[in-house]
Amino acid sequence: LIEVDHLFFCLVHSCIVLGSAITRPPLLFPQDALEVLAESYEFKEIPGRCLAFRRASSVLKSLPWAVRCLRDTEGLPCLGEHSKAVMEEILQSGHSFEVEKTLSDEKYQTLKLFTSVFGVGPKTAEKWYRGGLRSFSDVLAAPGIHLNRMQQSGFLHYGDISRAVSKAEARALGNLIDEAVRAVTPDAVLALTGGFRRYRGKEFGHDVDFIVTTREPGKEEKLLTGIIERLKQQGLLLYCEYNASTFDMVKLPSHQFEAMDHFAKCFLIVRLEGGRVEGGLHGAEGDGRGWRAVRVDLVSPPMDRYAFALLGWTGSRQFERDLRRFARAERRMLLDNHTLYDKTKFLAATTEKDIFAHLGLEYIEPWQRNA
Ligand code: 8DG
Ligand code: MN
Ligand code: MN
Repeated sequence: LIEVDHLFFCLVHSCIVLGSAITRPPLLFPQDALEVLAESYEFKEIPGRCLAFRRASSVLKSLPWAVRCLRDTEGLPCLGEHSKAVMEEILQSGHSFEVEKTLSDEKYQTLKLFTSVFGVGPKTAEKWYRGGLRSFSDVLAAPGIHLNRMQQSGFLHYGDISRAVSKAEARALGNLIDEAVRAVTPDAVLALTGGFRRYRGKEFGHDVDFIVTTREPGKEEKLLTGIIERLKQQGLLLYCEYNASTFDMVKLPSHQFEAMDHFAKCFLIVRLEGGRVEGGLHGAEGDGRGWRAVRVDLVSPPMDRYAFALLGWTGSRQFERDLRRFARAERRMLLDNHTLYDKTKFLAATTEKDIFAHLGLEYIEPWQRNA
């Protein structure tokens, strides 16, 4: 269990972070307003409405121009009456009654706070809220609350992992993982994926995602455990959850949208030393520690599924959802992180370009997949 003074240290941290998260400046962008509504319906477990607002928000994010009046959005898909009404209010007055009411709602604020902890999802947050808990100190002091290992680490490193990761830090982590991978096997393939592969303008992410595999079939699982072992030996591993592969080569992809896939993967918290980062650590200079904790995800598909995993892990989540829906509805094909099927025929791919070609789509660059 976590030492008590450690917990209080991170509590102090989290209150500072929290304060700034809740007293936001007035919302100016309709896409952010719609995202708030999506989130509140996610907390209320009304997935249909959540998805509708998320789609509307994505459509606005994907526009190359800023929306100035409702007429600018004529003919755009996925904008329902409700979304349009919120947009109109914001465009006219700079405010939305519904969004502001949501933001100041105690339950919304509390669930937002609880789910900001690594390892705490909407279900746990809801349970804590129903139990009368409203703050981190309530949770940590409550008798009978069992925090799993992931949540314990989430509280322990809350200050660091809720602070954005800079591009320079992502690069430094890339070098660190690369070193570890090479030490395990020289023929490994390592690629940056997730948000840092998509961003062009945007400089920050919430974690750093990598795909790692090897050309030697069947060796990819040992690769992950090898990397984990090495980081541990170097004293750089602050938390590790390792999921062995449950990937079944012959299974058809699921019709349901599944965010999780069956490849071997691990969710880590890694210690990043300041000296490795060009220009220093982002936002951590003040406390003089010289290191910060960073969330890192590694996924390890077999080489012949590399392109599917890369496409799936590059995101965004909304983009993946739409691409799968397109495959299903327009092409009668099934796409997921593992595979692409036309009826019962597997369509092989060595690059993302192959997959887009199978789908009869022009290649979409990672930076075009942000919405
Ligand atoms: P961010 O970290 O900068 O906030 O953005 P992101 O990189 O797009 O988000 P992410 O939460 O790190 O997820 C990256 C992609 O990985 C996203 O498109 C969803 C995808 N993904 C899967 N399977 C899994 C999984 O099992 N766990 C997680 N955490 N992400 C997964 O396809
Ligand atoms: Mn990410
Ligand atoms: Mn991730």
